[in-house]
Amino acid sequence: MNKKVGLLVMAYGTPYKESDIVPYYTHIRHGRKPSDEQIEDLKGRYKAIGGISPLAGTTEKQAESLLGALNEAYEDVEFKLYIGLKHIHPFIEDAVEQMHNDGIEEAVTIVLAPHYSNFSVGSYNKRAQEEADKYGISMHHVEQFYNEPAFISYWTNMIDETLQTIPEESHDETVLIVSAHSLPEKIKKANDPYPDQLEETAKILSEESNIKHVSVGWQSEGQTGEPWLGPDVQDLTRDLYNEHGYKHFIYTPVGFVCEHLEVLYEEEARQLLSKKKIDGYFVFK
Ligand code: FEC
Repeated sequence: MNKKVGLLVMAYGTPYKESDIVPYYTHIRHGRKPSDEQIEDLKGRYKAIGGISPLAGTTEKQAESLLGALNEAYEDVEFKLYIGLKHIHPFIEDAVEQMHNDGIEEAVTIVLAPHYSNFSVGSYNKRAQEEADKYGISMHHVEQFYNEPAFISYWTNMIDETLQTIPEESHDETVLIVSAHSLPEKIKKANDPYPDQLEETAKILSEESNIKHVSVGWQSEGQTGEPWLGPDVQDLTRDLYNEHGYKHFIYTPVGFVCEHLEVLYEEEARQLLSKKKIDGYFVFK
């Protein structure tokens, strides 16, 4: 009989329906309920992208694809899929408990985020590991995949395809913005690898694709009163336009593996670009 191994796919999570928004937002805020104004603002952003985020459905599809690929690659192992989310059900802990109930003793885990930070991927792994330790489940964590050849070639193709839509004489005025979710700046003091991994991604993409100019930016910084990693993508766009004369911008949010609220709701960036009549290409699929 084939050996049974758990596949725990972890992701951020998103509200499934409008009534999930308040508990979800409260969970993100470590149990502090957001104000009515904050709730209305967030509801408005979900409305602007069509009511709910595509994230839940995409996470499920990505997890199913991983399961299929693993079961095909390993003849003597049968992988069983569990999805564990950070901020909404099924929570990471529930998924691990379910593994135990199903008699799983060994599992591999992956967080659907390419770059490693103790603050992000590390915190998902810690929650999974703590729960696994209760049941004696042995876990192997994938910590990062930002430099995997398939990941790089996906982005390289997207960049080159987009570049082809820009007239060749304008390529010198075209810049690629490589971005990831910002994190509190204090992670730098703790020697967290996250900022360097994004820089390395940008370097590899500049070598592998046909783009000549590349810049690194951060997006969606939290309003927590402490400094977060910068420059913010919008400030960066302004600087590159005003001070360096770039006219075409290709945005690649490589810190994410699919579309969701934080990349679809780009109202401010789009307004900034249209006010200045700058060409912006938001690359994602
Ligand atoms: O924008 C707002 O402040 C409203 C609440 C809120 C929403 C939201 C949605 C998403 N986030 C996503 C990714 C990340 C990653 C990290 C991260 C961290 C935070 C923190 C706050 C926060 N996010 Fe969020 N996010 C919102 C707010 N987010 C506050 C800081 C938390 C802390 O200090 O502990 C980095 C940490 C990590 O990896 O977890 C990455 C994504 C979404 C889109 C979900 C959707 O499509 O519905 C992805 C709303």
